[in-house]
Amino acid sequence: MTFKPALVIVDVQEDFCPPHGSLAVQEGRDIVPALNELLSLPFAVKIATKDFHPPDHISFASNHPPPDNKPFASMYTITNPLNPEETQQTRLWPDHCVQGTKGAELVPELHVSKVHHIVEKGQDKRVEMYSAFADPFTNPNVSRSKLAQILHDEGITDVYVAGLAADYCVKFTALDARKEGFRTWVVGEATRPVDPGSMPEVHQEYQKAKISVIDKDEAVRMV
Ligand code: VGL
Ligand code: ZN
Repeated sequence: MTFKPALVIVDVQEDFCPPHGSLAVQEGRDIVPALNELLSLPFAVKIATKDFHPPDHISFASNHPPPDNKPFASMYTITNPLNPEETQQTRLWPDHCVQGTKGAELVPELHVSKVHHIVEKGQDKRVEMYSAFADPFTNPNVSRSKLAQILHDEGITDVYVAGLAADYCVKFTALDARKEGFRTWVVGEATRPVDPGSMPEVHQEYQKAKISVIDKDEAVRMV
């Protein structure tokens, strides 16, 4: 059986990390040593993604009128700009990962010199884009990154996903990797969630999608 693995490190950016990130995930920075160990393995392709929003992005609570614009607490209905019949309920966030700001930078501790491609996502202000592959609309899709193209062009068979946040961008990236036909592995100890309480449900979604959660040493043995 052919085995050509890729590593996808999701959104390990200043705004998702303590102490200064606007959307800091608890212990977000603590996963960097594990990520650097993964980066030292012979993955055929190593990719880092960046959440990369314009200042007027639809997911920022600050871009909506009160009272339903509370970061973390408010939900908002996004309509597919290409099809008014398709809608998505989504969560509003503090401003984060704005293009050109310090918060959008990958954390300096990450060994970025070992990364082959940096994939930016979330640039279209009209849609949320947790997955590093595409926005959640399907009828039609609004915004796609170059991630699927890179992985298919390289003949990748297996995608290993890690990074931030476990319950948002890591989850949706892993689910889309499966949909793209790759065997998909999430390196659990190299992720951290926004809401720890949501993780049992995330693991159920993985099970249903035939995605395996492994620890770093298992990835070391496989790759
Ligand atoms: C993310 C919330 C908003 C993530 C991105 O990278 O998980 N979460 N934008
Ligand atoms: Zn975002």
